[in-house]
Amino acid sequence: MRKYFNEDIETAPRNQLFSLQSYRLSKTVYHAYNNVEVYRRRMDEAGVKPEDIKTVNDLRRLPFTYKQDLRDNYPYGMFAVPPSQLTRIHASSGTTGKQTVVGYTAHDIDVWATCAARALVAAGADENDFVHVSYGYGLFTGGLGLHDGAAKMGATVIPASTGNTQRQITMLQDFKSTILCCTPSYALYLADALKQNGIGLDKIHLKAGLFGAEPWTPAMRSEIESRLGIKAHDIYGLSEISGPGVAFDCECQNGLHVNEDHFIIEIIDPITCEPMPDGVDGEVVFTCITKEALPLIRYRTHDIASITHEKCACGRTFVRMSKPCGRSDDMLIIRGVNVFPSQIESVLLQSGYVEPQYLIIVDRVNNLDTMEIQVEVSDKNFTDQVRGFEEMAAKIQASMQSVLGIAAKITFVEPNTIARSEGKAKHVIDKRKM
Ligand code: DLL
Repeated sequence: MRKYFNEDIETAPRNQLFSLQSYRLSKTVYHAYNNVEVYRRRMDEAGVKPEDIKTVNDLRRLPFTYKQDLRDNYPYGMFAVPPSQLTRIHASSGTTGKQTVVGYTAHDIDVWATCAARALVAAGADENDFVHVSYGYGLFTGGLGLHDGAAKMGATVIPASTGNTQRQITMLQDFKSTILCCTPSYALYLADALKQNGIGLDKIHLKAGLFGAEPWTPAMRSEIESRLGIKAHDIYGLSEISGPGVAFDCECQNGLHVNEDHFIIEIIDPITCEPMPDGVDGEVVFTCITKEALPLIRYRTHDIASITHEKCACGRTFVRMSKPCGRSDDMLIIRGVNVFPSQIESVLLQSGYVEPQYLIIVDRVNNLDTMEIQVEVSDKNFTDQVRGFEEMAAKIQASMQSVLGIAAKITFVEPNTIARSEGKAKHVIDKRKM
């Protein structure tokens, strides 16, 4: 069995990594400065020139980049290459209406596939494996990211995509899937479905899984492992940086190795922006150092985690980040889909039926996330005709589905019943235990 996908780099001495990162960082800064107006302006304002950035130690002199920048420059304003060099576009939720669009050159896709291949090999996959990809295919990076990674390391891909659990179960058995890639909550949902269908572990062939796209706990890991009879590995990523495979865990399952030859990680205090020492939680910030199309520099992810430089028993020298345990903004991840309360608010207000008072209640029922949105009907629409309510709910539900990409139950409540807050309005109750 293969232990590493790129042994030389995955186990490189730290000083060698530092030199490689420094060289690539300097090149990226020139590339961004010369080709992206936003970077040129920000760096000029901060009084930093590309030639000032010689090593990783100079990184802190550079300004941060935010999701809002991608939104302000929607869709392609942050791209550093002309359209002719682009190979693919992906997108994820923005804070309101518009999506965050990301782009890749052929080289970027190859780097991303390499990162995902490293994750698969670290989870024990090799060319004999059947990799069952139940992440969504499409603008979401999960499906195609693991797909390309599996192809890159020579395994056979089963591009199952999401949904139709009965069909997934049939495929798992008949196609003899050995590696499962999906969200951790869907893995548990599949385990339930297998049980309900009376299918024992002797009928499936899975040995490992790569789970991510949403936060999950060590307790969920144990449950997935025992109920599916597999080793459950963590895989982390975000579309802006490249997709699944920015970091991955190895056979030690003790933190996620960051693919540091492509991404520099920093952990900062989200308020003071000062660097946090190893082992202390802070906001994760990434700098892409090989990206051609979208070379994000010091990108504020809003994910909360810590890092450690301690040696890992697997032999990899890449730093490890802890399981992301929360966010420094209000983004929710529901069924693997990123949802901002502000998106929900704008759909509600656009409907014209309701007051800007609402409460989002997120729960997990039978291992599937549920979302209920309680809304106050505006006085002018307050009527005791149930049919009127049903019609309004159906219309709002349809708009939610099209904007968020997931279903929400709409419940109307009478005017003035949702608790008002004197300070920051509390719009979300998350009952999931994570
Ligand atoms: O979720 C990419 C991905 C796909 C990762 C499949 C892993 C597997 P986005 O839709 O842009 O990309 O969402 C990124 O999801 O900032 C985290 O908040 C969260 N996230 C991703 N992986 C993990 C994980 C994909 N392993 C956002 N643990 C990130 C906790 C995760 N949170």
